[in-house]
Amino acid sequence: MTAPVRVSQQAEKCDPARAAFRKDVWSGLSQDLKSIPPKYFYDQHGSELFEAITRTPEYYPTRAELSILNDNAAAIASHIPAGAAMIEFGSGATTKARILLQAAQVAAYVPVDISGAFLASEVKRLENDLPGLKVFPVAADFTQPFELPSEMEGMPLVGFFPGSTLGNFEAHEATAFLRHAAKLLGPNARLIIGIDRVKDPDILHHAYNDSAGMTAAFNLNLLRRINRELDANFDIDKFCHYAFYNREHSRVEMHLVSRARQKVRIDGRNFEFRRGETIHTENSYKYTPELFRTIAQGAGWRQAAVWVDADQSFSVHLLVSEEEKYISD
Ligand code: SAH
Ligand code: AVI
Repeated sequence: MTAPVRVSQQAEKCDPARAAFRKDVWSGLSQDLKSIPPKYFYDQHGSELFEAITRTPEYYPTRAELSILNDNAAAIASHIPAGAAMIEFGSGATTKARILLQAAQVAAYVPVDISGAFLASEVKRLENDLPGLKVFPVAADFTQPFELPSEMEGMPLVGFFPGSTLGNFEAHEATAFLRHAAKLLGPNARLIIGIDRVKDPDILHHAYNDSAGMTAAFNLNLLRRINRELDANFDIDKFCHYAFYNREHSRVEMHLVSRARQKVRIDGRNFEFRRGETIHTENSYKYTPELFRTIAQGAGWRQAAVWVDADQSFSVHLLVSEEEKYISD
């Protein structure tokens, strides 16, 4: 007789995304220092909460980057060849892409995002607002290999990676992503990328501890998602949001702190938490211009231009792919 198979295990055969989510949560919570990768923040509600964060007075990066894109739209667009396809990594609400799509003569826009339902609704809104634009959405994890739609064949490709989402990677992951992007976009590709800069720790602290509690809700939503999608029983009130600037590593860290000693069951497996123990949910690295240029160079990209906001708090970089060796890896 074969061993009984749990219903959830059977379901995962048809749902590899759920299997990967469970594997990452189980393995992250089995470490001495518990952690969960930040890409799991983004279910439908997580994406909506991220948008709410961008509207808080404390979260300066979105406003700073929008001001750079608006003030330099024509100059940035001049590096996007007519008839190119613009591939955006982590497109979210597409607010920033719209500025470039209106300033350049692109033939197609490919928003890539892990938050599938949110992506679909934002694409509908975009098609409604820019009726002539050809949009080819790709719901995918951009840290894993994925295919571009076949319609992109033969078109010059320009990557767009705003929001300083690169800052959510460790240095080796940032290098791997940039190499992978060079390979995906092909010879002579360009990448327009937004990067948050090292600054006054007080500004950073408030940006990740907004007074309306949006960042806290975004962080805690991860536990709600695990409860819903992985048959778990986190008591959300027994965890709290904790974010601080780690000066030594030039990064803002986000954690969920257990308010009590407790046990949580996730898809049939128990995990114990001490009072005060944390789940590390995100790092948001802040770069100096020199460090970013060095990392980009190490991944086969040459910095061709850089635009900065009035407060020098954020920068948008134009990178040009220069090393064939990364393309043929
Ligand atoms: N580009 C937007 C959104 C930034 S928030 C802006 O600048 O405002 C980060 C976005 O990246 C979210 O939409 C999230 O769903 C997406 N994302 C995060 N990790 C991802 C991954 N591994 N693969 C694909 N998309 C990811
Ligand atoms: C998407 N990413 C760059 C954001 C950041 O600032 O690290 C996500 C975020 N986390 C908390 N607030 C916003």
